Amino acid sequence: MMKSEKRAPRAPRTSVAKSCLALAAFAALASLSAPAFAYVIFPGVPASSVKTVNVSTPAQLAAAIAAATGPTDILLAGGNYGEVSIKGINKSFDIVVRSADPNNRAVFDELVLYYTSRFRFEALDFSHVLKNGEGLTTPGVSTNLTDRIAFTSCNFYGTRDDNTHNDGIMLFLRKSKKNMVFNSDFRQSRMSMAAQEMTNLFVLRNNFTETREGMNLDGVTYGYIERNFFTKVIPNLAAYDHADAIQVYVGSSGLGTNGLSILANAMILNDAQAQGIFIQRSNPNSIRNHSALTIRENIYYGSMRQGIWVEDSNSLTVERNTLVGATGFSYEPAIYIRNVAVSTVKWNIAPFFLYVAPVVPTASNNIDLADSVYPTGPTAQSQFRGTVSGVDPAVTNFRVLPGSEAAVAGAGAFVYGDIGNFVGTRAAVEAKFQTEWARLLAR
Ligand SMILES: [Ca+2]
Ligand SMILES: [Ca+2]
Repeated sequence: MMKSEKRAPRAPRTSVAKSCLALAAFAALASLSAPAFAYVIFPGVPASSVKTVNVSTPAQLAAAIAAATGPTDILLAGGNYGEVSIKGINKSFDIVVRSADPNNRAVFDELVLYYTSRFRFEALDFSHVLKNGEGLTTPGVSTNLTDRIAFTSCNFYGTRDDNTHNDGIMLFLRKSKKNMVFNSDFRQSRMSMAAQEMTNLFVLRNNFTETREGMNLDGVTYGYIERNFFTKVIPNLAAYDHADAIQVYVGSSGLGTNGLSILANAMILNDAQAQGIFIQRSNPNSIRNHSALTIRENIYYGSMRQGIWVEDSNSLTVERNTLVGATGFSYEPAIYIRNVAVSTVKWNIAPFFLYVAPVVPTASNNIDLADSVYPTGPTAQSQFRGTVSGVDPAVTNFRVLPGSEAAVAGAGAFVYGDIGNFVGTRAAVEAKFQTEWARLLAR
């Protein structure tokens, strides 16, 4: 037994009996120390059954995908792979495509996934430079008719020239199931992310910056938008942009959004006139109303009335959010609710709570801050531990001050310390991803 325990668990499987032995050895090792560090999407796959393939050209990448007959970990040498398409690949196991060295990444100019399932893209760069004839809505990475696709620790960026007026959409997810975007970074775009007609969409712990629009969600059936960090959402006002960090609407999907949770996102938007969470139907058909929306533990620091703005929904919960007007504000932010049948609004902090008749939410324990119209109520600064004014206040500054009115009411976002890109060792990031992926697969 000792001999088995010392064997690396990567030995190729040669017989059923040996495979069982390797599994037993793997279990024994796991009980002795931390589990093996494996870049394989689904938990429970022994490292011994994963084939590792090293590639350095687009042709080798395509060949490795086509040849895969079991769980495969494809390691890409650093360098540019151009425009990559993966179409009609639906195998009974997962394939990981990742940079062999996260510090010397493989770069794709474009990635198209069509009628494809069970891929994970890890530590890749997607450099989306618009070509002649491509408009600002051209996506760099797109999924269409896909299932079980994950992007983890990837960078999505346009031309990095401090100008977001020459960039397209970084990621467009469409008509797909179980897509996850985790611990990734979006920079320089017309729009960071668009999702249309999606089921089970998980967008977790990403950074969004230098963008004219954060994310647009159209027809999402069940999803989590959680612990993302938004800053420098900057509209092109000359082009009549209405910038939002997170927008939900009814677009060409023709569908309302049902069962979406927007949790613990931080929107530090003092740079420009950018709205926080903006939800409308944008469609005259009331059958398309949204339903079962949960907006909890988010922070908005900005200069627009539309801090959390929800219309045209059947059911809505708004709890423990913190909204503060940025220094030099145009408008102080509101929690605004119109045309929502059933709503609950509890434990929030905001300068304005605006309910358009006949909306009467079940409301309690909210802190209505003093504002420029109604100076009654506590000032924002009196409610928080840190400075909540000026340029780019730290997220942790928004923790509620003990003894304040908000503390007494139990109001305000908890403010997790790890909003945005995950901070930790690669093993810690991987462990977190595995937990979240299991949560998605359980749907
Ligand atoms: Ca640019
Ligand atoms: Ca007020």
